[in-house]
Amino acid sequence: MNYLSVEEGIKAPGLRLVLTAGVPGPWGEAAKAILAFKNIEYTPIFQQGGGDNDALQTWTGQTSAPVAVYEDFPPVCHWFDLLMLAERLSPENPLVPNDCSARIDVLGVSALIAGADGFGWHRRLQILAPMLLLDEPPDIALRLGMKYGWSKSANAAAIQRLQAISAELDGRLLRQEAAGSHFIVGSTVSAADFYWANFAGMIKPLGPEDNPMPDYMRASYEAPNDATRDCLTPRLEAHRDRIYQDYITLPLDF
Ligand SMILES: N[C@@H](CCC(=O)N[C@@H](CS)C(=O)NCC(=O)O)C(=O)O
Repeated sequence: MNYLSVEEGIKAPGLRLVLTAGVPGPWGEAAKAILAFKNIEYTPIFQQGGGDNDALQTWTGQTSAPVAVYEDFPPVCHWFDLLMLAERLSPENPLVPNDCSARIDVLGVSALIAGADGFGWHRRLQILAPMLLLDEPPDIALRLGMKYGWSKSANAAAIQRLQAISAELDGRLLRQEAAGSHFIVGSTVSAADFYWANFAGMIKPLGPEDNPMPDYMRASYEAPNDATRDCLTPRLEAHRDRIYQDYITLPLDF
């Protein structure tokens, strides 16, 4: 994928999407998959994972990715705002239902996966642990740990949250299957399916032919123990694979 710098991106027209360059960050990959499903074009802009990203801070008021900036609208840095922007730009391919009950389910499940204190958040605490438990942790890990709430106690508690969220998602899929649906909510694909497909890779990434991620990242994303690995139940893994097969272009391009 070709990225413009932030300086170039500020001057570019249309939709700009700031992404962590060279790696398949789950938040960024989910945003890309959602925009692609909706046929929304964007210009990729470079963010350095864990870096200073000073120009990005000046432009968007924060340093993480993804960020979507549409024309002169304010930058959106949060998965929910990004999803809502995508819905507004392409209402004809909805990923959030209009029906209020179904909408609560899709947005609630998506928050459990992608939101603060969600699946990606807690798995990230575990991924940072080997570096932050070193006598002299690297600067990049210290910066990410500070930013995303790492502590020894938060890391120790992460597995319980991962297990609870996994059980909730697995149970939903089981009930959905009994009702004749392969989707997490309702009878059509939704944002919740897209988030799960992209975040499941934090336990078991797709193989190198579909996801040519750097070796260091693959090693840190693969589950470190049985308890974490078991959070990707066979049903949740099959669902991930089905969503990639039917809705997301492979191999991933980052
Ligand atoms: N604020 C985003 C989450 C974004 C996020 O957590 N991004 C991480 C992905 S690991 C990131 O950019 N990390 C690298 C960094 O902060 O430099 C949302 O709620 O959607």
